[in-house]
Amino acid sequence: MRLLVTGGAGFIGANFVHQTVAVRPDVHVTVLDKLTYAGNRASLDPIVDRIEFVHGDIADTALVDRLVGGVDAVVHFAAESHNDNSLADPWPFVQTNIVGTYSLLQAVRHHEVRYHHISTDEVYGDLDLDDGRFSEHTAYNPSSPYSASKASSDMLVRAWVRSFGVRATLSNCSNNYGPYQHVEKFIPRQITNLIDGIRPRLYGTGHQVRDWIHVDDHNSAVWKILERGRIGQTYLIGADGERDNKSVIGLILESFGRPADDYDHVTDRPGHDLRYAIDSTLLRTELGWEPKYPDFREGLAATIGWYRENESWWRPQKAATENAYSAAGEKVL
Ligand code: NAD
Ligand code: TDX
Repeated sequence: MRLLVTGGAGFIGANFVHQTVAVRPDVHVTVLDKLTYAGNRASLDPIVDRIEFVHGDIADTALVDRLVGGVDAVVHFAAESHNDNSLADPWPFVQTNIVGTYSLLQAVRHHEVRYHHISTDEVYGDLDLDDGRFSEHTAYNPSSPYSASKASSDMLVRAWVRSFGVRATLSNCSNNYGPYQHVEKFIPRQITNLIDGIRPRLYGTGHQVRDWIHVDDHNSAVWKILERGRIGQTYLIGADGERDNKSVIGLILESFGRPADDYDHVTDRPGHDLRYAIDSTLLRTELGWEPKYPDFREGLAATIGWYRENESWWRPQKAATENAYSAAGEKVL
């Protein structure tokens, strides 16, 4: 099988390529990545000889058409992915997440290539603390420019399935954690702050809940859906990992031997979603998927270990990321 992986130099895409090379040596992987601030070729260094890397933009229709013409399937991870950035400047989110997805859909339509679309639970908006969980039937209600752009891209995929017969599946996953995640994101930011002797930074009250899943579990689900998912179907991916932000910071502090309240409150995110939670029954019952890393504490400890051991990977981004947060007006309260 020949597979095109967009965004393969980003967090989840790079882990997907690592997993694919390790467990499916019969698959030939081509990565297409623009190498934005979030893309890092070093994430693919250990397997660089086993894949093909193309530096380019998913919105480049001629390039995308040529690459899609040479593969059997596309898995589309590439995106602008950070909510805070989408509040500071929404345009790249519209361009990459919407126009870029359009470009891929036209190419898979033209070449009749199988397509899997990676999306997020944030398209459903947020839940109250005592609500149930998101399912495949929950109505779309995105809050931020990021989640609205992802919701838009999902809608394009559904329309291309129905109107043009494109053989696509979709998945909407909860918050991922693990190796190779950019230091702008919540968990790596706090780990690397602590390595640098800076107190962790909690937005608002910290009562917001995220449903954490190890990135390898997300990616094993993507493979199940790519191989056995029903065309046109959306699958929700989650590992029953609900935790509030304050308790996640508490666990990280504990592993650094610091008191659970040794953090700073900083300016809250405008429009901050309160809670995400996934009901992954369909994925589990129909495709037989199970997470391999159901214990968040263990997965988090391994992730902290990875950041401690791989400072050369994250160090080049750290200062610029913290400067960007300050420039955006983040203040210790
Ligand atoms: P990331 O920001 O770490 O990586 C995104 C990658 O896409 C980078 O390598 C970047 O260079 C590349 N890219 C950006 N614009 C591009 C363009 N125009 N053309 C080609 N490449 C481009 O993101 P991530 O966290 O790995 O997320 C991957 C996907 O998973 C996204 O679609 C995101 O919406 C989705 N998702 C993420 C999470 C999460 O917790 N991180 C959860 C659910 C879904
Ligand atoms: O320094 C911080 N302090 C803090 O309290 C940061 C960076 C975040 N937070 C909070 C905001 C959120 O409630 O932590 C939570 C997680 O924040 P992010 O890592 O920015 O993730 P989130 O906004 O939940 O979105 C993530 O999950 C869904 C990914 O970035 C998205 O790409 C994915 O779709």
